[in-house]
Amino acid sequence: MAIKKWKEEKFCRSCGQFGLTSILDLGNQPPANAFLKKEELNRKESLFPLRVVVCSNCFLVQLQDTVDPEALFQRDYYYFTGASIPLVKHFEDFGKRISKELALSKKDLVVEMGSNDGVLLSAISPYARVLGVDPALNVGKEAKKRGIQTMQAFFGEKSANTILKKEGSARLILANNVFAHIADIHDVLKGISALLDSEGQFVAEMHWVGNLMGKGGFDQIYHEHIYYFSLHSLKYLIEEIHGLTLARVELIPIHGECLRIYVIKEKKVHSSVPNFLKKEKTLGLHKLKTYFTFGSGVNQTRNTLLKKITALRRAGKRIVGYGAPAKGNTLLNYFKIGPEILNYIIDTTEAKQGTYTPGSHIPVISPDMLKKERPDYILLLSWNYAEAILEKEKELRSQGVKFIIPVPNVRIV
Ligand code: DWN
Repeated sequence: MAIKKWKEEKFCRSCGQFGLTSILDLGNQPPANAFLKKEELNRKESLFPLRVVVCSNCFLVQLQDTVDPEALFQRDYYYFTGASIPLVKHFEDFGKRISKELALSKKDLVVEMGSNDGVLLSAISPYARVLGVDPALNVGKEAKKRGIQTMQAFFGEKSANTILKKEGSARLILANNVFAHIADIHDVLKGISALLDSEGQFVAEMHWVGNLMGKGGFDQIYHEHIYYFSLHSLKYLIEEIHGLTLARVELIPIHGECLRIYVIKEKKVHSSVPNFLKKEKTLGLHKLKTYFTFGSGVNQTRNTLLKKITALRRAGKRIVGYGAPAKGNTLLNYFKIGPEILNYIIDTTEAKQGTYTPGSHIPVISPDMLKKERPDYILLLSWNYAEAILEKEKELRSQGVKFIIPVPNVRIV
C-alpha cells in the first residue's frame, strides 16, 4: 500500500503560533492501523516520523507531522468498535443516557462523525433520527447491518452543509475518538457551528493529555491521533477561536482516561469546567516545562518490559499478544518487538485475523487459538480493557497462564 504524502507543520494547528516545541520522538513508524495481508509483507512499508510537539501559546500537544488522511482512514479501516465488548457497553450506556437527558424525539436529528460500525447510533436510533458520517467504506457496511445510514465522507464544513440542506439542523452532534484525528480542526468546528441548531449540543470523547503525561500512555501516540488535548487547549480552540461554549466536561475511564466535552452555542458553563481547569493547573498543564516530562516513563517501560520478556524467552517460555489495537503497534514498533518474541497476537476483530501487524509483522489470529495451545505468558496489548479481559480469561489464568500488562507500568498478574 503506497501511502501518498505527509508534511511537517511549523505552526500550531489551533492558534497559529509559529515554532512548536519538541517533547517526544518515537521515530519513523508505519500507520498504526495499516495491517498487512500476507502478500504485502515483502513490499516496502511507508514509514513516517512520529514526533510530538507542544504549542507554547495555547499548550496544545500535537504531532509535528500530518500524514495524508486519505491513506490513514483508507477504504478498508481495520478498527471496529463492535469488536470490543466493553466499548460496546460504554457506548450503549451513553447512547441511552444522552437520549434521555436531551429528551430526544423523532423530530430531532443526531449526527455522528467517525461513526464507524454504528454501535453508538444504534443505541440512539430508537429515540431520534440518526446519520453516521465516516470515510471508510467497510465500517459503513457494518453500520448498515445495524440499520444505520452512513454518509461516506470526512466531516467538515462542506459535508455539514450538505446534511443541513438535506436533513435540517442537528440537535446533537457526536464525535468519539475522532475529534483528535482531523488535522483541519477549524473546518470541523465550522461544520459543527453550521449544522448544530441553537439548542443543540456537540459531545465528543477524546484521550486526555493528562493521562498520557502521568500514566505513560505513550502508545496512544500514532499518526491517526494528531491532537492530545487538555481542557485548557480545547477551551482556547472552541471559545477564543470559534466562539462556541465549552459548557461541561467529564473524565471517563475508557482508553485509559478520556475527556468527554459538551459544547453549546449559548454562554452557559457548568462548574465541572472551572473545576477541571483547576485540576489541570495543579498538574502544570498550562506550563511548557511540564511537557518536557512527557516521554519520561516511556524508556523506563521499554527497558523493564524488554528485560522481562527476554528473560522469559531465554527460559523457553511461550509468549503471545492479546489484542491487536492501534496503540499496540506503536508499542511493538518503538520497542522493536517482533515475531521472535511474540509467536502471534489474538484479536476478536475478524477483519484483523489473518493479517500481520504493521512494521513488526506479527501474525494476528482468532482467539480460538488459545483453546488449542496454551501459552505460558500473554502480553496484554489491549491493556485499556484489562479488567474485562482478566475476568473473561480467568479459566486460563487458573491454569497458570500469566498476563504481562505493559502500561502504565509493567506488571505480571
Ligand atoms: O482513536 C482510536 C482508539 C480510541 O480506538 C482509534 N484510532 C482506533 C482505536 O484504537 P485502538 O485500536 O488502540 O483501540 P482499542 O479499542 O483499544 O482496540 C482494542 C483491540 O483489542 C481491538 O482490535 C479488539 C481487541 N480486543 C480483543 O481482541 N479482545 C478487545 C477486547 C476487549 C477483547 O476482549
